[in-house]
Amino acid sequence: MERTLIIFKPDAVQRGLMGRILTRFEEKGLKVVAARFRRLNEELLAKHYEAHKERPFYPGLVRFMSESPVLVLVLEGVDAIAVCRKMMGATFGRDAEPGTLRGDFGVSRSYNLIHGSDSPEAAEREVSLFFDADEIVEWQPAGHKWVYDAEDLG
Ligand code: IDP
Ligand code: MG
Repeated sequence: MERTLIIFKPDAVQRGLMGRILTRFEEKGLKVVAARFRRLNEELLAKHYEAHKERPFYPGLVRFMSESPVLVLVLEGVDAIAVCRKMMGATFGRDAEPGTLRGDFGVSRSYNLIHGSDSPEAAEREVSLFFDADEIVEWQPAGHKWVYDAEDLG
């Protein structure tokens, strides 16, 4: 089982897409183990987007991400990081394949609805940036017995 940090960005929240996007993850078999609805400040975003600090789009990205509330989630599942990235689609909505979240719901470059960790190292760093260890909830969805078979679970 892997955990990944997912953020429903301000555009997803403002456009009323939280429910539809979360439904896609739930239907796929990912489990919510932490959630918080909040507004992000520049200080936290500087840590989260540390790798992009020198990029020309960085100031606009921080402005966008701090302008309005976001839903921050930790999702858990087998290969959760790669599965979520695949479901999100390419970074820019207009390049993302139909069937992906960004491909189905957006056409913008920076307003691309959703963030997802891109590696196990990033996931660990990002989860601990947004949640304390005791805020991650261990639980068993009743239906998961029919989502993952014994081979999936190793
Ligand atoms: P990712 O979200 O698919 O991992 P990254 O390259 O990590 O993409 O970029 C982080 C975020 O910065 C993107 O999701 C997008 O919101 C924004 N961004 C990336 N590149 C550009 C750009 O060229 N113009 C405007 N915004 C960008
Ligand atoms: Mg990224």
